[in-house]
Amino acid sequence: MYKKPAILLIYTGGTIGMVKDFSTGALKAFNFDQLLERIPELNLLDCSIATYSFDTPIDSSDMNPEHWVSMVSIIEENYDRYDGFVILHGSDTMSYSASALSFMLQNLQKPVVLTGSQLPIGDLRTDAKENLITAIQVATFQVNSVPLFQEVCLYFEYKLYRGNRTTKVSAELFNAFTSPNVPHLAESGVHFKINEALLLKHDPTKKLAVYKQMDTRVMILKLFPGINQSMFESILKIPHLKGLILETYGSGNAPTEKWFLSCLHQAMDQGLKVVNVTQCSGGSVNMGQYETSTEMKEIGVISGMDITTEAAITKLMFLLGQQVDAADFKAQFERPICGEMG
Ligand code: ASN
Repeated sequence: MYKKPAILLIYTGGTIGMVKDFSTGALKAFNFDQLLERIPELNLLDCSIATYSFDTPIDSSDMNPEHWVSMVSIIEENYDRYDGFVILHGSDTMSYSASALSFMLQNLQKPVVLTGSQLPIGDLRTDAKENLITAIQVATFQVNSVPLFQEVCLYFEYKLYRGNRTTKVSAELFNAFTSPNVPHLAESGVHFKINEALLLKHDPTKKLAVYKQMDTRVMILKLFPGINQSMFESILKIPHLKGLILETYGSGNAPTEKWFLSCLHQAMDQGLKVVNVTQCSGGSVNMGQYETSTEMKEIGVISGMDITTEAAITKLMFLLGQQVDAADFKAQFERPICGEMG
């Protein structure tokens, strides 16, 4: 017998549910119940929707790993009761959260779809309604009663993306996200176009595994022409720093100056994990292609390949949190966990 899919809608905050504070003119989060009142169309969807709201909804610029733990815990506690999960989230850090959740929720066999909007739900020209309604619809898709999407996705402006491949590229356009190195998973038009060959599938005999340890003793450093030794050293000497994402040029290139490589080598000898990620919005790190990356390869810098910075920093937090064996760390980082690289 047909059973309507059951969706849990988790509200964390973001512009989607914001209103203007009349005294200051700034946007701030408001009550979730009012959000649902504003979209009566939700009642027309062929699914049942239950809701869960953060006690204090946040602008996603206040997002942190503790919130990620709250999100995965809500999903873990409700996993057997629902067929899919939709997370309403601010767009500013949505790609970080989507990446983090993809590592924290393994063997996922149900969709977790993050969405939000550029304009508040109450705004006449809002993009919130389409994003929310279609994100819920996507989360209900099933084939022979099995969820079609079995991964953490991000839905925004007619496209469904693999969450850990996305990055926010516009503070202005409704089309705010892109997935530079992997095509979108689906597109919503008159019909849905689904890129079936790309979808992740998991072994149905494996149970959901939820990981809640994220090590935040990490840092991102974007190289720029003019960076000097004392700046670089002061980053590497941050007390208790365990991991560094080095945003390099082009295909993973960096200065060949002696101080740069010797500081890096020394920090790595003392246990710092360094990941080479490109500043380019598309393409891959390929250490050894140019002389300017050969030595980094020789000293054992980890290749981020075509990973986004958002996925790289959250993968670093995740692997450090799992206390991966030092000798195995590079190999583990360079191996894809859930479609984030390669
Ligand atoms: N500042 C907002 C947030 O990320 C931006 C948005 O949602 N469009 O929470």
